[in-house]
Amino acid sequence: MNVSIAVEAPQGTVIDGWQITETPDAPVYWPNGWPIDGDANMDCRVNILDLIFIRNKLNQPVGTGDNWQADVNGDARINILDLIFVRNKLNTQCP
Ligand SMILES: [Ca+2]
Ligand SMILES: [Ca+2]
Repeated sequence: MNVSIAVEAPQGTVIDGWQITETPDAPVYWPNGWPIDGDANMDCRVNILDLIFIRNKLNQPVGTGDNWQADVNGDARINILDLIFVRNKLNTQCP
């Protein structure tokens, strides 16, 4: 799997075991491609669990913990647009 990550977070922040040590104002790079679009909890299915996952993280900072997963449309915000994004992908799954 090809993954690139960039995170915008204060220096010293630890995200999934990766500590931010340089360029705290660097652009944010999420994993390069989701398993499937809208799969916020990364279980290879887009369903109600993804909507709940995002709902529980609404308006939280994307750079904290696993919140980035809830930003399924990649605009660095967790909001209604992410819920709509998932809704439009409901009932899809990995090939
Ligand atoms: Ca899912
Ligand atoms: Ca978003």
